[in-house]
Amino acid sequence: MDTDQLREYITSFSLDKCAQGNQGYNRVLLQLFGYLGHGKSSFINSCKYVLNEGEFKRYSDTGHSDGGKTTRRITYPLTDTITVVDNRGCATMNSYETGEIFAQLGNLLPLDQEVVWPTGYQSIVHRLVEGDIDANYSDFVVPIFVYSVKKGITEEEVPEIKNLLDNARKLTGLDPIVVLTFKSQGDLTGVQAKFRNMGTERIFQLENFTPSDRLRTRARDQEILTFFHGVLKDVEYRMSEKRDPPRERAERKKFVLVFAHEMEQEKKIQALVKPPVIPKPRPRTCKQQ
Ligand SMILES: Nc1nc2c(ncn2[C@@H]2O[C@H](COP(=O)(O)OP(=O)(O)OP(=O)(O)O)[C@@H](O)[C@H]2O)c(=O)[nH]1
Ligand SMILES: [Mg+2]
Repeated sequence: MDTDQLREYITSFSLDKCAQGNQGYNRVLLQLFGYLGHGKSSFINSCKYVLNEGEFKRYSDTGHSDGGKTTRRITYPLTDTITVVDNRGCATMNSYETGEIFAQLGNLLPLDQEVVWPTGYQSIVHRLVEGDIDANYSDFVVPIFVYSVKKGITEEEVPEIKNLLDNARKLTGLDPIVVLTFKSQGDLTGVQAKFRNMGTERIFQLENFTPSDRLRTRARDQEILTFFHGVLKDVEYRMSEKRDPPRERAERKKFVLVFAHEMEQEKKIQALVKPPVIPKPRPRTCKQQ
């Protein structure tokens, strides 16, 4: 397909046209997740730039290279059917933050609100219960993991990332699609191979449009359009099966509750096994001497 055909396919995509109709789903929700500063917000800006074909704008707030800029989950509609969510990035996937990430990914929490990292199992449960007040059953969730080639992946980082991707797959029933940013600023082939070895089937790579690099070319447009085409083909495929939105939401909720509970148990065991911390003598200040 050339760029015009791709654009036409993407902008006219509707869940109503799927083999079995929309089955209760009316929106494709692309859920971006990943570590701080890997280019999630910039990816949204790039998507809007190419799909909406206006001037380059910073719709989604982008930060400095260390990240930590996005603290709210904000939705950005891209077409009548596709909306993308800029989830809050986290520094390392510690257990409670991971529970929160899964609650976000599973679309179990309200959108367009500040993300406060939970401090324990109870706070995750409370948030999930409150999330039921305005529960959403009509979003078809697609997990998108954004990762920077520039940051690279060490062998030590592989198990944590693999675990995260495996759980995202179990939670959503979809293989997370990996978007590699900063594609020309590191070992692209090496990073791709690491993700393939982790079982990732769909990997896209691009150099995001940024305020200082916003020149549109056919090749760059094609990268973004090809990404959406791949995503929507996967959605069409999954929508050809029999679906049950309320049941699928209930399954996602069960997954997050079990995950958070297991994390809580693990923490308790670790606390029992850990040797007691003997406080170091306080350094003497001038006054004490
Ligand atoms: N050259 C280049 N710069 C990029 C790319 N993607 C993001 N950047 C820059 O990297 C920095 C961080 O990008 P963000 O889009 O804010 O990253 P994020 O994942 O949203 O970060 P948090 O919201 O803080 O977690 C910004 O200065 C971007 O301009 C890319 O593909 N190439
Ligand atoms: Mg951001």
